Amino acid sequence: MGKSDAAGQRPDTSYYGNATGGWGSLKGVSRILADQKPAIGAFRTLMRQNKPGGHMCTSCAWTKPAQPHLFEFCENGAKATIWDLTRDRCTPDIFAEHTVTELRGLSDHELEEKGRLTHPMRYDTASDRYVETTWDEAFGGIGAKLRELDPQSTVFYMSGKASLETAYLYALFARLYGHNNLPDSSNMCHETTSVGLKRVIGVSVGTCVLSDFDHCDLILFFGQNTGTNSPRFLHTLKAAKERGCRIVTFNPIRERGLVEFADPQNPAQMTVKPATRISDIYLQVRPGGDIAALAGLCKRVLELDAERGGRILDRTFIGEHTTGLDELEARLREVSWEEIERVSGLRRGELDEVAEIYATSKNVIGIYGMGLTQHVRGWLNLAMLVNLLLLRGNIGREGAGISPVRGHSNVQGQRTVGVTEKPENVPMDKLRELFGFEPPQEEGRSTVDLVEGLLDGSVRGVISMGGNLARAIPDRARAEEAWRGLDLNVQIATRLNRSHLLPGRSTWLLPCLVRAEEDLQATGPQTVTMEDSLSMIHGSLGKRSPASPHLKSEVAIVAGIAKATLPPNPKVKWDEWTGDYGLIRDLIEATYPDKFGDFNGRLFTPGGFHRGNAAREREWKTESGRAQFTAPVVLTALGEPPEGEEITLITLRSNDQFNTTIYGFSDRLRGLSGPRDILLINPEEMGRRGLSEGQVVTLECAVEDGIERVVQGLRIVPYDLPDACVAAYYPEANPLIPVGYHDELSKTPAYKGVPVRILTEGEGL
Ligand SMILES: Nc1nc2c(c(=O)[nH]1)N[C@H]1C(S)=C(S)[C@@H](COP(=O)(O)OP(=O)(O)OC[C@H]3O[C@@H](n4cnc5c(=O)[nH]c(N)nc54)[C@H](O)[C@@H]3O)O[C@H]1N2
Ligand SMILES: Nc1nc2c(c(=O)[nH]1)N[C@H]1C(S)=C(S)[C@@H](COP(=O)(O)OP(=O)(O)OC[C@H]3O[C@@H](n4cnc5c(=O)[nH]c(N)nc54)[C@H](O)[C@@H]3O)O[C@H]1N2
Ligand SMILES: [Mo]
Repeated sequence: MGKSDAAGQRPDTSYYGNATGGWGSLKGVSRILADQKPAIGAFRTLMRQNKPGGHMCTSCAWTKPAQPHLFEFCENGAKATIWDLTRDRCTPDIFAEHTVTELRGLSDHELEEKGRLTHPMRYDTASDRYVETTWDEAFGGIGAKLRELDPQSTVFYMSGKASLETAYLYALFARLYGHNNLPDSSNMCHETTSVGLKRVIGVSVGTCVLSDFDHCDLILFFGQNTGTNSPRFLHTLKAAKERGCRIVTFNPIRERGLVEFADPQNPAQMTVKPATRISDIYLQVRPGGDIAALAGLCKRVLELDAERGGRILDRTFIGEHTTGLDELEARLREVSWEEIERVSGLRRGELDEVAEIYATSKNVIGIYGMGLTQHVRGWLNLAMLVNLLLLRGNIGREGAGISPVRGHSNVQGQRTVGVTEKPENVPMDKLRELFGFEPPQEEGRSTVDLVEGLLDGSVRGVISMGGNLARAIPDRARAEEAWRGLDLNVQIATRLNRSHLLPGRSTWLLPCLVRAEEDLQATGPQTVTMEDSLSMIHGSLGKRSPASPHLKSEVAIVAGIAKATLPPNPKVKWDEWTGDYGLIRDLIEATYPDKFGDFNGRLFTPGGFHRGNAAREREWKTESGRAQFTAPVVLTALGEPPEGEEITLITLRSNDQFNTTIYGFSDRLRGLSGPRDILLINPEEMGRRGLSEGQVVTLECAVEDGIERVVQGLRIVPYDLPDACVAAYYPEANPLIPVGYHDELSKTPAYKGVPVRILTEGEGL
C-alpha cells in the first residue's frame, strides 16, 4: 500500500486462498522492506535474529530454539525489525515544522511513519512545539519535578520490550523514590495469568518448555492467533502435527494460521506439497463462552470415567496433588447441557467428541492467549482449563502442561525482576539488604488504577518506558484530556505516537536505542537479556550502528533520571551499572538467586536457560499447598451478557500491526484489507438486524454507568463469526471499553467481551 494512508478505501474481503506462511508472508516482508527502505545490511541483521550471540526479536515472546532455523524470524518479526531499522528520521526539524496540535491530527500510522526519534526533546507550551534539549537538561528537569511531586502521585509504566537490566533498575528506582506504582503492559494482557494461575497452581507463568511439544499428543488451543501474533510457534505446531499430535481449537474466528500452514522456510512445501493442516477440530465458540465449553468437556470426562470403571481420571495424581474435585463434580452435575450449549454456542456432540479425544490422549497441553485473559471472568476461563488438565494429571510432567502465549518479547521477564505493583511479589528484604533502604510496602497502581487516577486527578506524573498508553488503555477518549493536566509526562520511545502528543506542564520525549543496535558503554558493547514465554532467559547483543548519535540506551536513561532525582547512596551506583550491565545482572542474581544462578555465565546458552517453575515439579505454591480445582459459579466469562438489541464486541489485532503500531492496512490472513474502521458481523446477524454490507454505523457501549461511549463511522463487513457478536480493531475501538470493566481478580481490561449497541443513521445520536 506504500506510504499513503488507507482512508477512503473500501475493505477488500476477497477470500485469501493461501495458507498462513507461504508466499503471502514473503510478500508481506517485501512490502515493508520497500516502504521503510531500511539501512544497508538489514538482511544481515535479520540473519542474526533469535540466534545465540545475536539479538532477540522485539516482536513476540515465543521462545527461541537452541537449534535455530536458517531464518529464525517470521513475517511479523521481520516487519518489527525493519520498522526499527528504517532510514526515516523524526528530527527536530519535523517538530519545528509542526505544532503538537497539528501532529495530533495525524493517524497512528502516519505518526510512526515519521521515522526514528533522534534527539531528546522538551515540550514548549508557548509555541506548542517540541524543541531540542540536552540530556543533562532533560534529566535535571525531570529530577527536579519528581522531587517536587509526592511519589505516590506518580506512576512508572513499562511496556514489555525493555530488557531485564532496564526493568530491574527501573523498579529499583521507583522503590528508592518511594512507590510501587509500576504497572506493565502485562496489566492489559496476561495479568489474568499472573493472578489466575497463581491461585490454582501456584505459579504466575506457564509450565511448559519447548521439548514438551515433542511429546504431547493433544494440544487444546484457546483464543490465541498464532499466525499473526507468534508465527514462529507455527513451526512447533507443524512438527507436532507431523508426529501425529492432534490439535483442537476454540476461537470465534477461523484464524488461518490455526487452519493450515505452509512453511516459508521450506520452498518444497510452498510450491508442490500441500500446506499442513493445523487444527483437526475447529470450534467457533462464542466470545466469553469458554467457561461453558470447558464445563462441558469436564462434565463429559467425568461421565466417561464413570462409564469406564474409573479408568479415565488420574486418581493417584488427584489424591496426592489436588483439592476441590468434589465441589467441581457437584457443581457440574447441576449444570445442564442446554445451558452449556446456549452459552458456548457449541453443540453437545462437538464437545463429546473433544472429550473423547482428551480422555484417550496421554499427554495434553493447554494453550491460550487474549481470548481467555481479556474477560471479566478471565481468571475463571483459566481455572476451567486447569480443571480439565488436572483431571488427567496433565500438569507437571513431560509433554503436558498449561502454556499461555505471552505478548511483548520481555513482558514476562519484567515482572520476574520486580516491575510490579504488588509488593508481595518482590523480595523486599533482599532490596533492603542490598541497597540499605526501607522499600515501600503499599500496593501500587495497576494500569486500570492509573487510568482511574488520571481521571480523578490523583495521578500527577507519569514516566512511560516505551509503549503507547494513551491509545492502548480502555476508555482512552475520556482519558485524553486528563493526560494534558499532568504536572510531568516523560515518554521514552523509539518512534512518535499519540501518547507523546498529550503534553502536560513538564513534558519530555526521550529517544532510545532499539535492540538490534549496538549499545556502547564505558566497558564496551553491552549485552541485554530477556525472558520468553516458556521462561527461558536469553542474551541479546545488538550490532547495528544507532539511528542517531544522540540516542541513549534505556538503562542509561533510567540511571540518568534516577541519579538526578535521588540523594546519593553509596550502595546505589548508577554510573558504574550503566558502564557495565554485567554488574546489573549480578544484582539480579543476588536478588533472585533461585532463578538467576550464574547469570553472567549462562548468558548465551543456546535456547536460553530455564528459570525454573515449581508447578512443573508438582510443587504447589497455592494457599492449600495443592493444585486447586475450581467450581464455576457462572458459565459465562462476560461481565454483562448482551440483552435485547445488545451484542458482544471483540477487539482484534490485524496481521499488519504490532499493538498500536500500525505497519499497514492488510489483514491478509483474514482476507481483509483497506481501512481499519470496520465492523465484522455474520450475514445472518446482519439480516436479523436489517444491516447491509458497506453500511456505516455507530457503536455505543451498553454498560450503564452514566457515561456515554461511542465510536462512529464503522463500515459493516460480513464475516464468518458466531451469532450475537461483532468484531472491530484495537486501538480504534478502545473508547468503547469502560475502565471499570475488567477481570474480577487481576483488573485486566475485558477487551474481548463488551456489550454494545449498533446504531444506524438517525438512531440515538
Ligand atoms: N504481529 C503481532 N504480534 C504480536 C502483537 C501484535 O499486535 N502484532 N501483539 C503482542 C502482544 S502484546 C500480545 S498480548 C499477543 C496477543 O496475541 P493473542 O493472544 O493472539 O491476542 P489477540 O490477537 O488480541 O486475540 C487472540 C484471539 O482471541 C480470539 N478470541 C476473542 N474472544 C475470544 C473468546 O471469548 N474465546 C476464545 N476462545 N477466543 C476468543 C480472537 O478471535 C483472536 O483470534 O501478541 C503479541 N504479538
Ligand atoms: N481494545 C484492546 N486494547 C488493547 C488490547 C486488545 O487486545 N484490545 N491489547 C492490550 C495489550 S495485550 C497490550 S500489551 C497493550 C499494549 O500497549 P503498549 O505496550 O503500551 O503499546 P505498544 O503499541 O506496544 O507501544 C508502541 C510504542 O512503543 C515504542 N517503542 C517501540 N519499541 C520500543 C523500544 O524498544 N523501547 C522503547 N522505550 N519504546 C519502544 C514506540 O514509540 C511505539 O510507538 O495494549 C492493550 N490494549
Ligand atoms: Mo500484550
